[in-house]
Amino acid sequence: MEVPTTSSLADIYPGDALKSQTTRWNQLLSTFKERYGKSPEFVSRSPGRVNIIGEHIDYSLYEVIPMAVTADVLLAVAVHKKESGPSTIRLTNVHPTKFESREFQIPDTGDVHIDSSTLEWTNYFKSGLVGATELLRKKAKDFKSSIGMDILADGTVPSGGGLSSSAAFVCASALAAMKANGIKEVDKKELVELAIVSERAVGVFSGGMDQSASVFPLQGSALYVSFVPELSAKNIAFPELKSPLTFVIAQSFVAADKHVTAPVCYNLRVVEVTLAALVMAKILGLSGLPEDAGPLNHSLRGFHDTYFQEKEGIKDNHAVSKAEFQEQLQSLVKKVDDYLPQEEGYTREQIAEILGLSVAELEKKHMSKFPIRAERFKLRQRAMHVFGEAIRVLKFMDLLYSLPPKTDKENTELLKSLGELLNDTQESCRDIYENSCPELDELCDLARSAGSYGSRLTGAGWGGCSVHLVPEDKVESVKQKWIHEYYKKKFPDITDEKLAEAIVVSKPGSGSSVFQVN
Ligand code: NG1
Ligand code: MG
Repeated sequence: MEVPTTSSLADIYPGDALKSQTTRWNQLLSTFKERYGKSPEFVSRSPGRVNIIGEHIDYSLYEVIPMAVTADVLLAVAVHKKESGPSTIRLTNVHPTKFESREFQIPDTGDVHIDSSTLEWTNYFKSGLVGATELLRKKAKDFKSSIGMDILADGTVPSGGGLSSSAAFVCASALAAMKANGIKEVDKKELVELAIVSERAVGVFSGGMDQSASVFPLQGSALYVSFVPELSAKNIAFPELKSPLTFVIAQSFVAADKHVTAPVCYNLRVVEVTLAALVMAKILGLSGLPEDAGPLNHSLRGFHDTYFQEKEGIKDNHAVSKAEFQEQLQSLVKKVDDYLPQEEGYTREQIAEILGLSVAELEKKHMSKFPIRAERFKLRQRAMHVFGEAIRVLKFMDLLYSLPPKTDKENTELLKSLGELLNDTQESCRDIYENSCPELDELCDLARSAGSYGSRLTGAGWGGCSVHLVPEDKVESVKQKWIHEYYKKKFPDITDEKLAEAIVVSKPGSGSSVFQVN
């Protein structure tokens, strides 16, 4: 499917957001004119996302259910004339004091350098550009380097806020670069795949959920994303319920900056689940693990499929029924319990010994792509979370596709069951994946006490955002509870504007698009 091109904002935003968005877009276009003395040719747009369920399992290649939100990244672009010599990229932001203007040249070779050791907003643009350049080279052998561009960026996805501003920025950038270089129809899947790889260039072992959720969604649908046998996404419309599904998103305002925390948080988890897969495969006597599309080329999903192939003769595990797959996952939880008993974690020496490697070899092979810091690796807990969460995603899908409830009571029961799954995710994140934080736990507890059916962190965690399934008639009381017992207590000077940013009731929004200016 192609990324849609439109010149109507009504195709992009739901009716209730249209008015404020129109004002914002008009401002974007006029600021562009002021800064560059001409109009942009197009605007590339990609939204942030909230993950409904399936946390920290995308890089283990298990299915996840995110949805796009209205907040997004806009890049207004004017393309330079093709000239000989290096081309220039000029980048400015509608908030120039927060994000300083930059200019850089693309060398004739086309290879743009990214210094991922610094936190620099334009790195995300560069990584999208590099990804797009690689794809363009694959498509046309004589393509070397991107054309120059003048760009004005406007992002409303809070950075470090758990709604995936980074993926939105990378996807919008790659899309802009493809459009600027003459690709008329950008394939959504190609865009997602290149954005996943691009974001790794900025120093994070990214899964693939955020980029999928930024590009694929259709207005009004959540997304069921699968990573095997290949990346695919299915738009799932929420069931029409008398008392509908309402998701409320609340910021903790604890900034979780992956560039600072990755070595002891995100990237460490990626390493831990990879090691869990390798160790389980070894202990259970598998012949080895296939190279797969996981960030470290080995994943728990790869272990899972190989196990059932070698031990139970199931040739194509992707073809088994969802019910059978769920049973397999249950049996793997049991296996983790039996074969990875060490609650206190495993040392490098222990892991190396199981894998038949020296510690130096272990570090070189599995811990050197990005820096990590840890004495012990909690393989048991991390694997338990991943298999448990993969089960919850399947259960969530089953419930969404169950018969529409006939009575109010059944409707409430359905919402409660969905909510319980979210609550179980939070417990698992807090206790065994250890990616929550006291503030997120508090937001969840407060919401539940005011009527939320299910509350949990969303995205990477360690700060950032939370998501809550709240019956419509309780949304207001949940909000008030947070305002008085969280926001005003923690930030006594908080403005109304900031509060409005903190709590968002979101409908599923639409994915990436290109807006043609005239
Ligand atoms: P955040 O940090 O919220 O963008 C990250 C990963 C996802 C996924 C979630 C946890 C990136 C770009 N995103 O999301 O792929 O693993 O954490 O479910 O690294
Ligand atoms: Mg991110």
